[in-house]
Amino acid sequence: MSRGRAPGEDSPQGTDVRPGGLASAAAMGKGTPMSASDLAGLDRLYLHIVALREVAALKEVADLLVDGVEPMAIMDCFHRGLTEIGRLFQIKEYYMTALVLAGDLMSQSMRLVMPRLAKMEKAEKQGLVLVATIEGDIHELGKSLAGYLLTASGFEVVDLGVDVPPRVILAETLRLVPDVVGVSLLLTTCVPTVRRLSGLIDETFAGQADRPLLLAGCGFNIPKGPDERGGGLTDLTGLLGVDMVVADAYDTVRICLERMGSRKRK
Ligand code: B12
Repeated sequence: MSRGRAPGEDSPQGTDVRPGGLASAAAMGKGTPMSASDLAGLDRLYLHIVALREVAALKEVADLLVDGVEPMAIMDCFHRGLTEIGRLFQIKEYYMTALVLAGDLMSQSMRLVMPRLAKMEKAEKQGLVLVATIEGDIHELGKSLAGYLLTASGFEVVDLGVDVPPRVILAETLRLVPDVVGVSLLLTTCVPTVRRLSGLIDETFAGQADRPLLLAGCGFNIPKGPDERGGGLTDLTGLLGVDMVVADAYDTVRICLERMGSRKRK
């Protein structure tokens, strides 16, 4: 396997291989208390993910499910693990193979975990959400995760897949008239393409009540340029021309529910 040192195996100095400890792990369960052994299991899972130990990670996932740990706590652990793998890729400790292996490991785990999510309490019926990863980008896990959680929360979700051109998203939006359109972009090179989509949506639905809410899920932010004093991060909502940029899958559900609330009140 073409990778460098495996974090968690020898904990290189300055490399954050720890999963944020008890406080963040408890928050991952979104309010559901977890036992110390479940938290230790999530800690172990994080280390297996970052070290790309596939068999051990999948066994840990299965054990956590048997212990009744919330599916989304497990998925959040993957999110943090994959973010760390991305960082190691950026600093060239990991190579492309690591991204491929990490993506595959998370896909396999989603197949184990998602049936449990579907068993979550039957949620009240909500609106229709169209999701897609924008043209030029083939990252699909974040989009799929948001889609699963929306479905479990009562939304009908139509997933157009990855690498979807703006004109296709627009055509499907006109055909299905969704309440929300959610696009995923993990590559900064895709910013202009999302801008093109938002331009198309704005033009097509100008002044219309059935204009969908346009959300973007992106795994990055962009530091402000040197001319903008004080540093800070670029306003991605304005840059992309979308209505909102979501932080994660929970945020997506919250915003979509709010959207439905405001639609019902009209
Ligand atoms: C796994 C991975 C891959 C896998 C993806 C496999 C798959 N089936 O999806 C593969 C190997 C294909 C891949 C390829 C590449 N990758 Co990649 N990849 C990653 C990695 C490690 C994890 C991404 C991930 O799935 N995270 C887990 C999910 C659950 O989290 P998430 O995507 O953030 O999603 C959450 C939110 O953002 C939000 N959300 C996300 N999408 C959506 C969509 C909707 C509708 C909504 C509502 C919400 C929402 O909710 C999600 C859940 O909380 C990231 C590292 C990182 N920091 O994220 C790099 C990363 C995204 N990749 C990167 C790069 C550079 C590439 C390549 C260009 C590498 C190359 N040289 O070829 C190619 C690009 C190919 C292409 N054209 O798209 C860079 C992007 C840099 C940038 N900002 O531009 C990153 C950040 C790594 C890095 N630090 O350099 N990659």
